[in-house]
Amino acid sequence: MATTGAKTFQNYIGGEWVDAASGETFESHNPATGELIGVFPKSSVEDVDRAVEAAKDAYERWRLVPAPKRAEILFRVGQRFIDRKDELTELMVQEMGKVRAEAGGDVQEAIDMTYYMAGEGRRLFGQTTPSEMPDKFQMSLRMPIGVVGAITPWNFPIAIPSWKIAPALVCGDTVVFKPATDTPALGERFVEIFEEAGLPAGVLNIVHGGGGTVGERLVKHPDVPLISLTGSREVGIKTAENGASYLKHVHLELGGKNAIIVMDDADVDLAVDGIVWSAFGTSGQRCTAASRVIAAGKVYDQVQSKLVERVEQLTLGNGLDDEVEIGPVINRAALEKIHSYTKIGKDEGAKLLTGGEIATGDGLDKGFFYRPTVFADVDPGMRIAQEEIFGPTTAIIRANDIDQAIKIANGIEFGLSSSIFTRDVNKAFRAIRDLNAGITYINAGTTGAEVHLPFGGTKQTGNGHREAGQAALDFYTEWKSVYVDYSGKLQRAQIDDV
Ligand code: UN1
Repeated sequence: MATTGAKTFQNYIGGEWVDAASGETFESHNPATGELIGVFPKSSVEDVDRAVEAAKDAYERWRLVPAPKRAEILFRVGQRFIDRKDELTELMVQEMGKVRAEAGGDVQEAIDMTYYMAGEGRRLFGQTTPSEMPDKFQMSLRMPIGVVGAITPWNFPIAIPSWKIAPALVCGDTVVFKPATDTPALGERFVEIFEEAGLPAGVLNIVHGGGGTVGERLVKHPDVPLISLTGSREVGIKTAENGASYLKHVHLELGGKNAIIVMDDADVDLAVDGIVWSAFGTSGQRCTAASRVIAAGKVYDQVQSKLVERVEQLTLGNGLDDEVEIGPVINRAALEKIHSYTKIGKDEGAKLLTGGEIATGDGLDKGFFYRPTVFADVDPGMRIAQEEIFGPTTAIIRANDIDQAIKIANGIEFGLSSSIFTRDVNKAFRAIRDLNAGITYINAGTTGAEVHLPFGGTKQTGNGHREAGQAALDFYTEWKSVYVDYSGKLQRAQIDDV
């Protein structure tokens, strides 16, 4: 088994820690310092196929393990996440870059999800209903489906795997897990915990490597009926297309361009707190990040000035330092993409209020740091107000009233999270009804989803599925309807008696 100190990691297939068949490797580095985190197997189709075979084989036994027994293992996993929270938190700061408090929150989300789904082991409720005929009983049951391909992003490297893997396992499915190539060490630690908790061999496998090889093979493999992907819209579309050839169940959790609306009657200080946290927490690298602020006319100037004042006080640096509020972004490509949007915003005529540059000096040169960036006078149609930047950049847009604010908020191709700050209950309920998004917050920013409510978005944020909460069970199981006729004679449904 790989250990924390070791710099070389392996795949976990059928209960064995193994190298990639090709022997090829790739590296993971600390985005704040450039330090090497570890060397990982660069897997190919052959490795994926072995993992799928192991998962398929294990499925035939795992599906027959009583759900409360499957759940006992999840309870043990939850306890291990608690025991190892500090260690996982520290590794997350090092490998992914988010600051310590947020990394701890990411691990906490996995603890919460694991316990929540473990509780399902004694529920997984179906329905019983009366029959239209005498002496007949009927019920619906949740049935497991088979092997899940879980393809996860780097921004919540422990939480998001738990959103997919905990429900899959309690439902009786088995899993081949491909973590992001930017956070493979965390993916591996995650799997190790399941091994320690006594999960049988083959039930959870990890295959490291790129989306174009490992991910694509999982999506195209005929023996993987379920694919759950959190990633970009582009990869989501390709995943749906590739999965279509086997009519796979494909769950997609894609982009966001989430807005916080601040109405004239809002508590502006509270709203600014919400904006700072939602736009710049995790360096803006959340699907739920507030990359737009829609401020009503009367508070528009106040929101700008208060926000800029707060943003300019944020401390950038290595998240292991407790003073630091904003860590690095994940890699050079992300840094360049974020910076290119600053140029796009300026070229489009938006007013850059603060930030807009790669941060250097004070030990920041070795990492990928971007100054928190605020644009104002943004037109809702501008690219910086339409496209997902996935970095510490937000765009302030003016609205005259609630109707216009909601229209602007909805005027994007995504529909993940949304928020309104108002003291007017009527406006709050209008927003709940009319904001076209999977999540709406009242008097809170756009981030902070809890594990026992459905998580996901409308429009091109996904394809209608939800993860977390009870909704997750609908993806990881299929309904079976059962009719038991104990009348001793042939009773024919829907046939008129003559
Ligand atoms: C994501 O960015 O994909 O609600 C997930 C939140 C977190 C999860 C974000 N609990 O912001």
